[in-house]
Amino acid sequence: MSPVAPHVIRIVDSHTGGEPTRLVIEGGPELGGGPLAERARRFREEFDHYRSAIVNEPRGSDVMVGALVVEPHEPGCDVGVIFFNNVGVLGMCGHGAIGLVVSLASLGRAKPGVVRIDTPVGVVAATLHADGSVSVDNVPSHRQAAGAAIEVPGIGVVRGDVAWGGNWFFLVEEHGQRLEPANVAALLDYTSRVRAAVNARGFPEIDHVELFAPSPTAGVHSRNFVLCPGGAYDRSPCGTGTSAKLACLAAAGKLAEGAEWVQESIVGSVFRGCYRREGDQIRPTITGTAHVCGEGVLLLAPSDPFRWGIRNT
Ligand code: PYC
Repeated sequence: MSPVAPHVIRIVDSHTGGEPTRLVIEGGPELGGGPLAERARRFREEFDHYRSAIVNEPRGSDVMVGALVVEPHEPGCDVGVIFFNNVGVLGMCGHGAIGLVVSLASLGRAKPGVVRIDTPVGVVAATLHADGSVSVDNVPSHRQAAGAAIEVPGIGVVRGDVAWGGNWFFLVEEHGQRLEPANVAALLDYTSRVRAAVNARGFPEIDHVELFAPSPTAGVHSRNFVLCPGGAYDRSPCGTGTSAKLACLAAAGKLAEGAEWVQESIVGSVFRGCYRREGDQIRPTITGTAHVCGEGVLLLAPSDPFRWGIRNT
């Protein structure tokens, strides 16, 4: 008896400042048409096994972010994308948008210039520069609350801002933590406790917690540590997190429109950010680089008990 053929998913892997993006270019779930937010809901509700197969172990890891390429809905867009991770679907993803553009270019599907991307939380325009770097004009971003004091069990009062940058963030300046790679376990524990306490206080569902410290590198304004929704930390400076940071700096009058903010990640990779005002929000632009680091197919054999990944939700 011949074995049943595996389901084949074609992928391109890249990393943006160390944070991986797995682009799905064939073999993903058929989500139909309509606005991207509707298709993201369909992905979440009906095809979560695909999400898990693509990014979870044994084919992926907790750090992996997936990017499902789909037909755009919004007029004038070149491509649509739904980002997802080890626990669910993301609104936007800055490092992922940079990875998307660089991967599309490696396939001959994008040229230097502007690529308009339809996402579940709005249209973003990415510019692929001649030197290979990518600038993402992210979705409008804003600070929702400033200096919220949160009682965190086992830690005490932690003060932070709540901001939207394409995902929801709680941003903390004063935390007493060492933002060093060797201290990641303690940082994960600290930020996970903070997130649980912030959400218990009834803020909009906070996906990410972001800590800041001065950078030892000349010309870099700040280093961050970003806890992601599924308990991993962002190896890049986080595009949506840097957007949320810019929204807070703008709201506090600490960064002028058009001025550059250089944000470093915990592993030393860098995004450059700036913003322009749009009504009572800001439009952040985040610039970074990505590298294609793999191309291939995922095989989901019916006989494989873990063809849909090791589910952690
Ligand atoms: O770059 O926006 C980002 C991001 C979100 C989660 C991981 N990276």
